[in-house]
Amino acid sequence: MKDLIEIIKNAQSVAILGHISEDADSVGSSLAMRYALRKLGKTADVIFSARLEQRLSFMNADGIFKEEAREEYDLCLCLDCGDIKRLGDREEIFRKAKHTASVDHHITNTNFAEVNYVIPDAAACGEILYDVICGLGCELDKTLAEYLFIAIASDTGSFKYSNVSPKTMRTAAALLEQGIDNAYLSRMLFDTEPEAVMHFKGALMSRVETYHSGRLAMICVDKTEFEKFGVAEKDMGDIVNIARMTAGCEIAVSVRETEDKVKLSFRSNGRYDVGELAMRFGGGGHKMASGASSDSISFLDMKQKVIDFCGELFND
Ligand SMILES: [Mn+2]
Repeated sequence: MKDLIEIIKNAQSVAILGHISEDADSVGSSLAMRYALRKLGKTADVIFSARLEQRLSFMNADGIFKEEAREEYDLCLCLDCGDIKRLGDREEIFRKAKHTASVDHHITNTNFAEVNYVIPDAAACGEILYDVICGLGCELDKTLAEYLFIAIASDTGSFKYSNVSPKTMRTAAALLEQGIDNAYLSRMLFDTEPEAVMHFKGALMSRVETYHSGRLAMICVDKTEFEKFGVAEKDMGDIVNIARMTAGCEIAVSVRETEDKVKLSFRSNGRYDVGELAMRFGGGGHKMASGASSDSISFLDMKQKVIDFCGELFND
């Protein structure tokens, strides 16, 4: 961590970039880092790739977009981002920066920055950032604790996934000691949906598909359905978790068709490594949760490919 602390301390202006399709870990981590850096007297911008999903609106995340960014930063700090491709068109900001660093917990991280601080055992990027922020000599306060709690709670499914370690809980305990309203934050993250999303999820639940004796559970949504329910694809949250609830399921997959590509999310119930599976589709992630996307395959072909690849995996 020494190199990371040094490269951050030496920078006056910092661009903070999370991965595309921003989720609560990347956003929570980014806002925490910006807050800490500003507290240390630095100039820091969080630069989002697109509008955030509606579910995260309670965070009042006031990041900027690429067009509003500076011409050049002393440091570009990438958070929760395993691959340079996951910066999207903000890669330009990364390339122009004098120095680059990355803090991440994806085991598939490609070490694309100058300084890479990657801890695959960490449940969330926010869990690593807690140590980094302390290492920078920045004192924890309630606002910082809220951002980090959102980051960690989201990537652990409210502290119920297998990635939760004693360290995760100790970090969460330190955050709660700052007096944050963890029940409110958890409700906003996990138990609150717009009515249109409720109806859409109900429909999806009624048509989960299973293959290979129920070991693969799948939810497939083509682009016409998002229009039909009046919900944007990004506002649906992790619908793959609906499939994952099916008894007997080893691997859950969602196949979603958007305007320009087909997106996949994978979840494992423990036995199979879906990080490796996602890499076969050009994606990546963790053992238990991963994703991929393609703009060169049709929705139905992608669905068949998922069924075939999972079949191979189960037969090995
Ligand atoms: Mn994460």
